[in-house]
Amino acid sequence: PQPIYLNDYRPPAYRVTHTELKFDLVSSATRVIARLHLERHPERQEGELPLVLDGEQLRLLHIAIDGQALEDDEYDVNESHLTVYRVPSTFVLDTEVEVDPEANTALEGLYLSNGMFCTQCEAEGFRRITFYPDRPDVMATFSTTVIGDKGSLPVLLSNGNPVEQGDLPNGKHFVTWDDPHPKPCYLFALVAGDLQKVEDHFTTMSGRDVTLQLWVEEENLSKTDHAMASLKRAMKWDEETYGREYDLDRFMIVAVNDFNMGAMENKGLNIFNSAAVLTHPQTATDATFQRVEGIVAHEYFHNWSGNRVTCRDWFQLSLKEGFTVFRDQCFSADTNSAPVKRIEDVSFFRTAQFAEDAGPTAHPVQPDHYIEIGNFYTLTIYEKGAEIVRMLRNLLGWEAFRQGSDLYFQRYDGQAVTIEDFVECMAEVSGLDLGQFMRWYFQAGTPEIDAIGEYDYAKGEYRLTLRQRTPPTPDQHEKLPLHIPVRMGLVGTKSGKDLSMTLEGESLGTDAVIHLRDEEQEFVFTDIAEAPVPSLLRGFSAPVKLRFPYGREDLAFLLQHDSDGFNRWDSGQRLALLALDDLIAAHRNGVEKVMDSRVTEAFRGLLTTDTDDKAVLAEMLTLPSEAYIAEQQPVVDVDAIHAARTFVKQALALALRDEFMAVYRANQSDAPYVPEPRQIAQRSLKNVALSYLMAIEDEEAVELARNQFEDGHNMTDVRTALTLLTHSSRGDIADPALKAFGEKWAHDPLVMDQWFSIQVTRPQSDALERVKFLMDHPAFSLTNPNKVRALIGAFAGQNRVNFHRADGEGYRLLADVVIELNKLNPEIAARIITPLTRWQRFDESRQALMKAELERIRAEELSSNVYEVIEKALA
Ligand code: HT7
Ligand code: ZN
Repeated sequence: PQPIYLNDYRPPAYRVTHTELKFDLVSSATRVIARLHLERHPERQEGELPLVLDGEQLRLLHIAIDGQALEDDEYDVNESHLTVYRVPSTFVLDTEVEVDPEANTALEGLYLSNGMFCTQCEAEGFRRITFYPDRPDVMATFSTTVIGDKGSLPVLLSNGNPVEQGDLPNGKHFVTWDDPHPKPCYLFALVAGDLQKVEDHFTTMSGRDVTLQLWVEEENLSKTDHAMASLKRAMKWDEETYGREYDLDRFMIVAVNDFNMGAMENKGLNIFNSAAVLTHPQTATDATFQRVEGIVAHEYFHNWSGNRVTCRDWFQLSLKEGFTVFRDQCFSADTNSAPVKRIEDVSFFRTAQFAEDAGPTAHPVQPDHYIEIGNFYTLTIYEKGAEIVRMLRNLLGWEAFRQGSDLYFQRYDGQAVTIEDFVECMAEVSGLDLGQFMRWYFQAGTPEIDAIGEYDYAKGEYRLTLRQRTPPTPDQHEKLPLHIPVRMGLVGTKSGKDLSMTLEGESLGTDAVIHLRDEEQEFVFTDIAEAPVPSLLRGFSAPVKLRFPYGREDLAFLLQHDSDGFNRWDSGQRLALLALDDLIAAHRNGVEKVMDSRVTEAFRGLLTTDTDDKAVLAEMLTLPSEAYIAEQQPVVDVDAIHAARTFVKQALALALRDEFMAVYRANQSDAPYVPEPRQIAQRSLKNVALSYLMAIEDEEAVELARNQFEDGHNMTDVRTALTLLTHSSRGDIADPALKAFGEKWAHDPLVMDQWFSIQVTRPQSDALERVKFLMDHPAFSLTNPNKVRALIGAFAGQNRVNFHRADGEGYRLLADVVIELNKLNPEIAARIITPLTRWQRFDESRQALMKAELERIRAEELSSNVYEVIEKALA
């Protein structure tokens, strides 16, 4: 496979103005008849270029131009393209092809899921449906007729509005759909199956009625309320916050069981992984309820940021994804607890995106080349892209940012544009020079800031020096300084209050943004009346690693006094990390572990101080994850990290048992389950307390967990209790509980996913054997991505001690799965392999074992997806 380069971008030689499609759906031999209305680009000369269309795994049955069938020597078809040598400047191309949805396990193009036909066209799936210029800068109106068996496929859906329907001979029927909005083919969708709908309505800000439909299999009808309510909230929020109104008469969501990602924003017909849309208090946790709300909103927001204004080419993917993630993050923050949303997002970002940025697949938010675009739906494109948009919002302020967004949507409506076009709108409305800022898009890697500060009593000055550096990444050895907004305050050590800051004679108030542009910059704050502790990078104002030589007392002080909730939480994390560092060293050196009393006292303070914000308190009581701790270590020692973290949990639980018990009891409730912020906060606090109590497994704690499981009040509580029991040494209670749970929910694939994950993430040494055993369970299937993620993904990604077993069996298991999946579903294979690609982070022996498995995979006949990842990992 050859790389594709951004620099090689050329506008399309031919554009499609209108696309007519007719599908005759048959499981193993679907006919697709396409009529494309084409015209040559005005700047291209007649005869200059042949017409070249993308097409893969298609059997061409017929081809004609302007009604005239083509002779064999007038065109050529190979495994990826159809070439017609000479075409007029404006013409109609007719093709008929046959495809095999039943054999399509890659889940790209047209495929079958539980007897339901559905499509996934982003990024390059449409070329598996018909011959087409499969690129986002070709935007056409679509008219689609779907024909299917009336008995087995009573529902036939596509984008836009239904304009005609009727019966056909042989028990078939048809529906024709018209989508008046020009769109790239990656937004095309078709669904056909035995589905039921839940319907609702939304009145838009201009008074139009929109019909909202959620299509699911009959047994899931009771799981749609939350998604529907979330959709209405998202529609309202986008009107109020961004002035964006929906633009068709109906908006449909369909739930399918086999889906590579979370969901897809096809115009007017979003297709969702059932895991990302279905909820019920008995089957979904609070986290799932919140995730569903976020994903429903995300896909809906794409209607403007992605569909009305789309990407010129796939190098611009973050144009729609970064902006839309930022929009969905703000929506969730407005709808739930804003500080907790930020803490959760940043914690995930610093663990997973930082690791990606430091690994062999690191790439810029606007990459300049790729082999397989399917590999670029990454945390860097999505989450780092969103952090960049957030920095823009912070640099401009909300008012100007909103003006920039209005200008962008108005100027580029119906067009396919670039990241530069977006940023230019922001620069234009604000008058800011964003030239240096653009480097955030072009440079891969996580910038590191080393900060030092010095207080001069005599002068009343605080001198802060910031030095930035971005480490080299594959393909990018030289890095230039970035424009980094650092939000900060100076907290007085006597008063415990934010001090007023004056910088170069300008009064900044008590909370301000300073701009780091050079490699090294000094900021001298004057009139500082008392010695301060700096609170830096408030709210995680830039996606960087910030080092400051905080003492433990400083961190305990900030944990108590920082006016920025995010930094209060972060100080607690830093304090815990310092203690964990010592314990990791102690474990490695075989010396006795001693708990840092400052951490214990900080936790005691948290547990005994009254707070309104239980959600934030639950976050503050949560120790950094093993994955995040690993991120801080030069060489990852999974066993020492696990031992140290377990020790801290147990030490805290022993010292503060009564306090945790009091918190648990105070937050128990029999109120009917509602997924609203106050209840969610209470449940998370209660369950964090239970997790500490279960760390020492005393009889009372085990009884609490057992009762919580048996009460079966809601899935959040049941899952927590079952997880704690399964991850404890109390097999006598856990085993029957797991059995009962597995039997009770055998009919529900989404709950069975949870049952798989709970078991394979247990720290006990039998976890790997359980994975192997469960791979033979009737509910497991290698062709269903949710199952692969629940069993293999959870084991390799979350069970660090067992995946990194010293005998290399964890690596071998993952490689075996990747080899199988490479043939079945290359996109999932290339994702699931990630933990093996991080081999540089481990000791020599593990490095050798991991590399050997990567080499074993390399020896196979590889898909372009897996090939690209393996080549980078072994480079
Ligand atoms: N824009 C969607 C991306 C997506 C996707 C990409 C590759 C393969 C399968 C896929 N399913 C969905 C989802 C989103 O970001 O909203
Ligand atoms: Zn998206």
